[in-house]
Amino acid sequence: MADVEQLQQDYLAQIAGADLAGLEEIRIAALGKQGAISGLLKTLGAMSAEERQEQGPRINGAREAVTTAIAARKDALESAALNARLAAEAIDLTLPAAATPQGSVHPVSQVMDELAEIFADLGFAVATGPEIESGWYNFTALNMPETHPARAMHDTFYFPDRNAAGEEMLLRTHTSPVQIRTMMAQKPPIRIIAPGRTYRSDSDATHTPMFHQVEGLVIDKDITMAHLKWTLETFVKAFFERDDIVLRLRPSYFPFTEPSAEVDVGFTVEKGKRVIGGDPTGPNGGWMEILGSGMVNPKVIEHCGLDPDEWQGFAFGCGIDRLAMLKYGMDDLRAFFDGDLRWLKHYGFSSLDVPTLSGGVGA
Ligand code: 2NL
Repeated sequence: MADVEQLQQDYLAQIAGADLAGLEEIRIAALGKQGAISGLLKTLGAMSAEERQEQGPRINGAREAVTTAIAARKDALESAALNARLAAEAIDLTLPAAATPQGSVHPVSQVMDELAEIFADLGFAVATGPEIESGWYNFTALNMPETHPARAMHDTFYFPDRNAAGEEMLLRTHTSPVQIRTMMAQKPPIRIIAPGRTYRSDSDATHTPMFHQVEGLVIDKDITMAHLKWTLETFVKAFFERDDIVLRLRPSYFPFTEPSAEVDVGFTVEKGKRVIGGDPTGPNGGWMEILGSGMVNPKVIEHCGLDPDEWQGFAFGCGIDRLAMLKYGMDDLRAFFDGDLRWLKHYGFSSLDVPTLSGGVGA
């Protein structure tokens, strides 16, 4: 059987010149089920013991030699291919990295941060509280009795179950319950703002069922509406980054304040856009309502266990989403919920900077 050695030589020669696809063909031809060497191995069974002793090592030797040669050639081809790729695909580490889309702080969160910062300078702490409240904290304590229309099913989201004390539970419709909780837990003087999520059963182009509100509360001795007006003026000027802003207080009604005042801010039209500030009585000017406010109703102070003859104060409330729209010139509330990076970019929000009215970094 001299042809075993010949067969081995032929295969080794073929292997030496084969590419990866060729190697697979050779492996099938030699070692596959119908392969030539596999065929020879099958003949061993029919041989005499003597003959098998002679042919066995030759045939098995050929099988091993061909298997080893295929593996070695495959290794060599693969590492040559890798080396060629490494040489051809040199990476220029000095190039800037490809830009990946990056978000930024949400305008509503940004405004909440600004509010905390501005009011911190005026001595106000930030207070927070639960978004699921009882009817007492959300309405009754605020002088809104069971019959108040805001307590109707179609205005407020109620939970099907009552709490352990048997009270109706609901999603807070304003952040006032945070102030109620603070007045019950802390001894005055109190100066807080309460920013956060609030909920009303309302949904159209300018109302979303979840929105954001900030309320402010001051409780101290001898607090007057003059303190209220100065505080709001100082806040609005700091927030809109302009000194030429005028406020107008209009008599109004809220159950939780007495007297109550709606607060209008003067605007002018610059480059076709409404901006806060300037002369509201001029040809391009007007008034826009931005806040509700008033002196805390003595009944509310009493509900919190304080003596209204000793303590009084002012409170105000306004929508944060609207503040953000006014400050950054955004005109569609619904975009606040879209999570569209192009929208953030359009209004000047980036991962490392937030827009200011003057537009410069750190301005
Ligand atoms: C508005 C009006 C307002 C308050 C909120 C308040 C809270 C307590 C006591 C008294 Cl605990 N008042 N909050 C006062 C006046 C107005 O919000 O139009 N908000 C969007």
